[in-house]
Amino acid sequence: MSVAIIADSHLGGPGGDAGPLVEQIDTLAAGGCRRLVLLGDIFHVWVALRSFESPEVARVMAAVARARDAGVEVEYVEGNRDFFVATGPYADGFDRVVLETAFEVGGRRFLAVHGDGLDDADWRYRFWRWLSKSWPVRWAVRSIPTPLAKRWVHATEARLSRTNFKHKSRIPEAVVRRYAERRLAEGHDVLLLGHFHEPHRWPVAGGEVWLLDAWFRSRRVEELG
Ligand SMILES: [Mn+2]
Repeated sequence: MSVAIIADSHLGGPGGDAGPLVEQIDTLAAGGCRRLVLLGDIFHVWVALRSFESPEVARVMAAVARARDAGVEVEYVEGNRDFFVATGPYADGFDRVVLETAFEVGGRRFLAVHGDGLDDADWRYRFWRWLSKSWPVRWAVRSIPTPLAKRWVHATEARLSRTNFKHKSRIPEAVVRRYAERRLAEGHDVLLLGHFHEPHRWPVAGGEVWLLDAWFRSRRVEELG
């Protein structure tokens, strides 16, 4: 079984419009792919409510539907720029919306996680992640007038970019390593992470950690098997 993974395409932001990604998704089934993992931050910011639907969201969801019709299982792993995907109206468009997924290819056991919030000690970030995805915030986003909500999302995006895009150049290797070793010990051989936007592979105790290149940088679809 071949598995394709796409991480951090940031469509509508540095990833541009949906065309090239849609073309890639459309060729997966014919190429023998049976499972597609969208590893988070596929859109620059995805508030997964119909009133926030961008042209990129509409086109990618249509491509996902075509892939599923052609026999590809499609999973969405939530990233730090994805809000309410699991609980909102797009969830049914995927086979699963999850925080992580595990699969086996060629006898290797993979665990795929977006990659933010790996540091247990970073309580401020973890609190922000929890709060930003919680039901009171979802309720507020739905209840206030859409233009106001969009402005608020825009401000949040600017904040995310400050905390999250600019410091990307230094990958917190010790944090990634500690997290990887703990998770691999649960019975996986390779930990796959997006989020850091740069490709790297490190051996760690119990296996390997692979950081995937951001699609918006390389347009790379990682294919396993
Ligand atoms: Mn991310």
